[in-house]
Amino acid sequence: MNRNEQLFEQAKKVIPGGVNSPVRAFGSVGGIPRFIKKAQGAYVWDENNTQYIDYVGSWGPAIVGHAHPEVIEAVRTVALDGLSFGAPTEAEIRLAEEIIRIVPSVQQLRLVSSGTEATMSAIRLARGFTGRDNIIKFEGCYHGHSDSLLVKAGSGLLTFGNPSSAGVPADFTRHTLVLPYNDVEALQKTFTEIGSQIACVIIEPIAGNMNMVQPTPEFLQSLRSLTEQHGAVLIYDEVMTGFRVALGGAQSLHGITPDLTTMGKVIGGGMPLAAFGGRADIMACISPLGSVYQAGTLSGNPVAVAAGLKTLEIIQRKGFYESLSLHTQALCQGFDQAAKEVGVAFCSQNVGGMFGLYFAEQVPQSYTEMSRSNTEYFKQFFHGMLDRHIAFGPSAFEACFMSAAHTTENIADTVGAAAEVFTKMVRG
Ligand code: HOZ
Repeated sequence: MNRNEQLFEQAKKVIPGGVNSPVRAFGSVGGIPRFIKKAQGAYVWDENNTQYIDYVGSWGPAIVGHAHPEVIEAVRTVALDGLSFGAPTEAEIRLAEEIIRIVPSVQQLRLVSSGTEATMSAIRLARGFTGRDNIIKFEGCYHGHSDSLLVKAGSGLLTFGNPSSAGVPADFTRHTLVLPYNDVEALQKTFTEIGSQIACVIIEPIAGNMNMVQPTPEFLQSLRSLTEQHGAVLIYDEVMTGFRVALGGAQSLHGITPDLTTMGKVIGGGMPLAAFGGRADIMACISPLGSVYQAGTLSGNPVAVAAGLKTLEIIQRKGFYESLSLHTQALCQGFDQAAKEVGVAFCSQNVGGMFGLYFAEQVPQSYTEMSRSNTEYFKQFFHGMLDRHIAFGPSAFEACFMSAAHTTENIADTVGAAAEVFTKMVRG
């Protein structure tokens, strides 16, 4: 038994499924999860001391590369003064100011510790602000694991083929309406029928939890105009896309201004930090100003804030996103070409530092289309790449992430490995 196998056996005795988050268990791809002991730049090392080029990037936060020396230094310096105070700090004002400057739709924000907390709080806020109960979410979008959002959700639920969760009383999800992504007609119909009862619509403006799915411009425009018309709050869940697809997130690319935005991943630079924010009149409903309660001992944690501030500084350096996008594009083009050469039904798409790989003829536009992709092929691809020391997320339903630390050589090596894997898939 190698060390990963040994650790997985040990872990299963004390942690359900041996993991602290379901997708990590390799359940849908089979095999043994790699236990990671170290990460640096574009690489991670497992407990067998095998080095991998990493396109998981901690599921998004590692945009500047793992363990960036400046981020580590910022964390080290701040940690010496204490790990948590449960009191306001000057640094959290700086982080809030910086986010507000970069994302103009956000006039005020509150820091929390995870994306789940951010979306759960934003939904409660929207309900408190409108005095309405019903919310709309889209099939295959994942907004964390709070009860009312675990309906036809993406990520781990989709990976394991059970898009809703046990343990959530039907009463809790009675007010969650689920519509297909990119379906303008379904959206219009729902608003025509019960528009005045809708508190909010929450959406991943580029979905990344049913693999990557992009919205059509008509869909986004209808979403904005219908919510406005009916007094519903439009919540952009940019936990994944914020500072990832572009500095200003998906909202800066599509020219749509949401009422509230949730953020996470990149803004914590690898530490547990997230935020929700938006229109000042809506944010004023949050306690202690308003009657919508929300709180957290570790909210605005000083060490996480230091990592976030340094990461935001680095990503604003000249040429950061240009180079990140070019690398992501080059990788996807390389994959497309390699698949074409051997005749594998494959396609890809990318925006900024986020990309999707699909074993399908066409890039999917919804959960239904995505669920028709060839997951058997994905399994072979995933393990073929892992055997060649290149790590992707262990699920066909997750997006992939590039970092600024990935080099053109890493990309060439990855494409070379993919060419071998595709050939083997076709020719055996
Ligand atoms: N749900 C996360 C990806 N969309 C995975 C979280 C994790 O396993 O760390």
